[in-house]
This record gives sequence, C-alpha cells and structure tokens, in this order.
Amino acid sequence: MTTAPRVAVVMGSSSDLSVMQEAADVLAEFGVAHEVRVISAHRTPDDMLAFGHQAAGRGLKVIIAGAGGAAHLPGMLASVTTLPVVGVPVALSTLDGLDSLLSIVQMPKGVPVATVAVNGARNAALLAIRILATEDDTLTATMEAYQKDIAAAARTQDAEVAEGKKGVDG
Ligand code: RP5
Repeated sequence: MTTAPRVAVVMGSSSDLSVMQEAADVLAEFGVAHEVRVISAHRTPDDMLAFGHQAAGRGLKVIIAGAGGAAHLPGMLASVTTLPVVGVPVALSTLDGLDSLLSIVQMPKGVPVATVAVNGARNAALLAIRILATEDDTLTATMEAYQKDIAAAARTQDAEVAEGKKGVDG
C-alpha cells in the first residue's frame, strides 16, 4: 500500500528539478510522503488550476512550488487553495534569481506565499516539515534531532577554526 502524499513539490519546468530535487530529498530523509510534479502556470494553466483546487481534498497539507523568471506558479496555486504554499525562487541563467524572487515574494494582501531564499529548496522542505510537525510528535522529535545535528556541526566548525585547524585555504 502506498502512503498518500502529505506534501507536493511542484515546479514550472523539469529544468527546475536540479534545484527542487533537494526539497524532495529532505522530505524523503524525514520520511514524509510526497509527490513531485511539473505543472506550469503558463504552459498548462488549466492543469495548474485543477491541481490547486484538488490539492486539499487529496489530503495534501503543504505545497512547495518552485519556479524561475516570471515565476507565477506559487502565487497562482496560493490563490486557489487554502493550503500553505512555500515558494522557491529558482535562479535562471540570467538575472541571478532576483526576477524569480520578486515574482514570488511580492504577493498582494490576502494571498500569502512563504518565500524562501533563491534556490532555497532545502529550507522550503524544512518549513513544510515544521508545519506538519505541529500535529505530528514523531516529526517534531526528528526535527529536534536535525537541529541538534546542525548545531553540533556548527560547534565542530567553531572548534576547528578556533584551534587553527582550518584556515582560508581549507
Ligand atoms: C518557468 O520558466 C520555470 O519554472 C522555469 O524556471 C523557467 C524556464 O523554463 P524552461 O524554459 O527551462 O522550461 O516557468
């Protein structure tokens, strides 16, 4: 039996996958059932609207939406669902992702998209997991363990730099 996805990772093009795969990888690490889809606000607008309208009814709890350039996918999904939408601005080969960032973050009042950093797919997944963890004690415990791990890694860096084991040359 397959578990119904709780998070959807959607993107405007398969060219976004190199960035968005990290979100899927983090969800897998945390054992969160998810689906990964390519749905374009501009090329398949009817599919996008159908996906957004059906998302909550299908049992999804959070949508992570990544897009680049004229990045309308996260905002348009947010306009047709009550689910939280986390937007990932994907950097294209021009403009360094600033175009994507501004397209996603500058939403009008009433239609929120929680926008992470340019190419910030990892944090998008971690935010989705935190949202799920508010009603899932197991996920909360896994998140606490993850936070301890990154704290330990930072303290290791501190010790290495303080002891002079690591300099600017690595
Ligand atoms: C956006 O256009 C996609 O999210 C992608 O970041 C960008 C370019 O898409 P391709 O032309 O590479 O398919 O809608």
